[in-house]
Amino acid sequence: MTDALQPPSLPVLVTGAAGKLGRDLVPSLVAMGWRLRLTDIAPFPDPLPPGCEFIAADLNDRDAIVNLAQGCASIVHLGGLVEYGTFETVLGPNLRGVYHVFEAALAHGLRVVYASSNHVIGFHERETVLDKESTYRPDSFYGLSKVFGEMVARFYWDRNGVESVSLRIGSCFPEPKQERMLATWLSRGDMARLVAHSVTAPSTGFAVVWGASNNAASWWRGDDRARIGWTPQDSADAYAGTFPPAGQGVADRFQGGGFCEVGYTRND
Ligand code: NAI
Ligand code: 15L
Repeated sequence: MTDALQPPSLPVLVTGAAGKLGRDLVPSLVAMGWRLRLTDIAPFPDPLPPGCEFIAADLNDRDAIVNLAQGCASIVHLGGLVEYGTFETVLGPNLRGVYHVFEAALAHGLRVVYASSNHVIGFHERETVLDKESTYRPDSFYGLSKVFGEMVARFYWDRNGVESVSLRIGSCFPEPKQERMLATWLSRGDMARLVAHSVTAPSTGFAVVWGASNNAASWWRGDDRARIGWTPQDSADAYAGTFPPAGQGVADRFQGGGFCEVGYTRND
């Protein structure tokens, strides 16, 4: 079910549109009557839905990203490297990329809806219930790059009044795929509604929202969802008992799951 929200009067720029979330989000937003300007370094693999245009660009290219945002209502920033990464591999697409997106937002007076990640807090243990003010504990170079992105959002709000909503997405897949996702799963429908509310909310300031469905097993509580008027409608609870239970390993101990195992050399 989609929420009845007034479509923005101008197209919305979507970076990373050719990726997994982009390809799912685009038809959902089009079905709400939105016009979209899609961009990615890779070609958009599907037929372009009505009201959409696609312009290829590299997030490393500041001028291209600033120019793309001209005439748009806001920017939904999904693009970037999505794996554990190294400093060098996240540097361009994620660090420079998010900087260029906020430069574009500043240049054109736009809000940014930023696809952050649960990996900004991945090294918190599963027993710890978090709110949006909990300490960053990134679990990967990817998570570190998302901390940087959230801090860029904070900086452009404090310095320039650029509004943003950082979505700390858990695991956004068609269905939960493992026991951890009973806590972290975000349905694709809840994701589309989360983006739609983030774009259309009257004002957001600097906002942070946990991107998870209404999951009883969740570790995440307080955030700014009331400010954007979003409530998740779906839940992973129906999948409880369908996966092997958590074990004793690093991936089962920490909220970031498998990302926490990579390069982990501690003995405790
Ligand atoms: P994806 O890897 O399928 O999509 C990312 C897109 O960014 C790709 O189409 C890729 O071509 C594009 N991209 C990479 N480098 C680029 C560059 N230099 N210039 C322009 N475009 C570039 O990832 P997915 O799953 O669609 O995720 C979308 C966003 O949501 C990402 O920012 C990711 O970090 C975030 N996220 C996703 C989660 C999930 O469960 N899928 C969970 C948490 C966060
Ligand atoms: C993410 O940030 C990744 O983009 C996605 O591929 C999953 O690994 C997800 O987090 C997760 O934590 O399940």
